[in-house]
Amino acid sequence: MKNLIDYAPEVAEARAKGAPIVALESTIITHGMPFPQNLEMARKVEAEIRAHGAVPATIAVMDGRIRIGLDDAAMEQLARTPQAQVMKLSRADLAVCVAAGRTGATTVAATMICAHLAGIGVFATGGIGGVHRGAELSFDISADLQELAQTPVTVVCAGAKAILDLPKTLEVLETLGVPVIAFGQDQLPAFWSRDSGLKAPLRMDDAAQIARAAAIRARLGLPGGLLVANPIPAEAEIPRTVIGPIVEKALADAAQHRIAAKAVTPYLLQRIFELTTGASLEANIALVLNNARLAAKIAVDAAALENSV
Ligand code: PSU
Ligand code: MN
Repeated sequence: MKNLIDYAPEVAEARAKGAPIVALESTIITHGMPFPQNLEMARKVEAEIRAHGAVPATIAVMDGRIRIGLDDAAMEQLARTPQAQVMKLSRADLAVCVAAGRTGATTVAATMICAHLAGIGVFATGGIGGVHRGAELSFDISADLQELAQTPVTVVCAGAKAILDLPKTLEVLETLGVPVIAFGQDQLPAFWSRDSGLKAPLRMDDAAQIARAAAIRARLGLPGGLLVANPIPAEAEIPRTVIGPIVEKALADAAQHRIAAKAVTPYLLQRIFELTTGASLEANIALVLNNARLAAKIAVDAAALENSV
């Protein structure tokens, strides 16, 4: 069988040199934000990573090829494609999409798989999937959690969204042996808000130390990644008291319309965007940029560590 992966020239060069690379997901582009803000966000995030000394690699499957790093034309094509026409790829879907020659956007789980195949150890996103509210009845638990347990990639997010059941999400991550590290504070951040009201299991204040922790996990033979929860910048946050009732309303609407399975997260994000008249989207973009910055620093420190041994 032929090789399945295409590298952008910039990413291929960085790989050859051992230069720092940050992976980025594409579901946030196709299913997480509306056009054209999704495209603007994707471009800005890449620029932010370059400005902090690393090479961005946005990951997607296009016409059956796994692409590690997208050029601007591919990025725009993906950003303009309606949700219904692009597969939302998790671990279960990746091989089918490639075999069928189709186009798909990678979630956190699928992006981790592809990043690891490409030798990329750091990945920036907005929020991860988790245990949905009512999971005791729906069994809706994102495959992102299992992936963090088995694939050695450091994922920088802004915590998990309040659309999820955060205490249950933390419990599952603990069971799976995934380190959940709040960056620079004790509290677990909650995506649009800096504080979820829950204490994070772990805290770190320094990018270099996070890079060391990832390297030490590998040395210890522990599979799986690290989850870094980076609070949204204070000036961009929507306080919990404000976003809380909006989330409740969006969840009620989802239940009323019997939204299920893969459609749940995109539906809720879109509904919250409508209910906040766009404020949630602005916050979402600010936190992704903030995560890109931290991920770039971790990748720079990780590359320095690797090149020193
Ligand atoms: N968080 C966001 N925007 C997104 C997602 C998460 O702010 O678009 C996407 C990610 O790709 C994540 C996926 O991996 O939703 C989780 O989907 P599910 O809950 O169906 O596993
Ligand atoms: Mn789900």
